[in-house]
Amino acid sequence: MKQISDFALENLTVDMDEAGITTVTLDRAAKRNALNAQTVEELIELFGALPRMGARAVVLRAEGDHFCAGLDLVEHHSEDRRPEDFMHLCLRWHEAFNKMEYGGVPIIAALKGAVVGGGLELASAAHIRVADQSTYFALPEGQRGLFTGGGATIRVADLVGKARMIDMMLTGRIYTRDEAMQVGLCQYLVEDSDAKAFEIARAAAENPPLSNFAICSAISHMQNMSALDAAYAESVVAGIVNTQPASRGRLEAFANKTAARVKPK
Ligand code: 1HE
Repeated sequence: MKQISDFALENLTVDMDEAGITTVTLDRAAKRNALNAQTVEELIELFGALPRMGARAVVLRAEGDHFCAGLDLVEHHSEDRRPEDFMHLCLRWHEAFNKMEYGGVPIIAALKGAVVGGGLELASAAHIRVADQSTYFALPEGQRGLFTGGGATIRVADLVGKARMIDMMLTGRIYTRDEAMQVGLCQYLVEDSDAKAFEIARAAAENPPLSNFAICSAISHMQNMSALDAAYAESVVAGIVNTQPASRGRLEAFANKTAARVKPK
C-alpha cells in the first residue's frame, strides 16, 4: 500500500495522523496558491490514493493569506495554449475534482482570503466549506476574458444557483462573510477556519467509513441520475450501509438507552 512518504509533491504537502485525519495543504503561497498544471497533477495523485490509504477525513487548507487564486494565469499566458491543449487541461482539473467529490472520504475546505475562479472550483469539490473573516469568493473569469473550466458550471451553480453564478461571472461580484453564508458559498463562518475544519474532520471521522463513503460519493452520483434511478440506487446503498456490522453496536446503544439523543445543546 502507498505511504504518505511515497508522494513526490512540489506544490502540496500532506500529513496523516494515527486517526486517519489527513491534512492537505496548498503550498504555493508566493503565487497565492494559483493552480498550475503541476499542482493539478499532484491533486489527482493524492486524492486518487488517499481513500485507499486509510484517510478517514481530509482538511484541505492553504499556506499564506489566500486559499487559492485560481488558474495560474501566468503559466496560461506563457504556454500560449491551443483550444485542444486547454480542453485537455480542463479534463485533468475535472479528474482531480471528481476524485475529491466522489472519493468517499469527507473533505473539509478551510478557507481564507481569495477563493476565486479555479480556487472556488477547487473549494466546491470539497464536501464542507469553512470560511474565516478574511474569506471572499468571486468568479473573475469574465473580466479576464476567460471562462470556468474546472467544473464551476456544475458545482458552483449547485451551491448558489444559475442566476447568482451568471451574475458573479458577468460582473465580477465579490461575496464576503454573511452574504457568502446566505447564498451557500460556505457553511461555516468562524474566526479560525483551520481549527473549525479540523474539529469537523474529527467529528466526521467518528462515523463508520462505509457511512461516510456513501455520504461523500452516493449523494453526488445520485444527483446525476433520474429521480427513479436515484431512488433505486439509494435503496441499494442503504441496504449495504444500514446493515453493516459497524452500525450494530450503535443501534444496540440506542435500543438500550445508552446512546446520545438528537437534541439541541
Ligand atoms: C498569480 C495568480 C494567478 C497571484 N496566476 N500567478 N484568478 C484571478 O483572476 C485572481 C488573480 N489574482 C489576484 O487577483 C491577486 O493575486 C490576489 C487577490 C489573489 C492576491 O493579491 P496580492 O496583492 O496578495 O498578490 P499579487 O501581488 O497580486 O500576487 C503575488 C504573486 O502571485 C505574483 O507573482 P510574482 O512572481 O509577481 O510575485 C502574482 O503574479 C502571483 N499570482 N494570482 C498566476 N491566478 C480552469 S479555468 C479557471 C479560470 C480561472 O481561475 S480565472 C480566475 C483567475
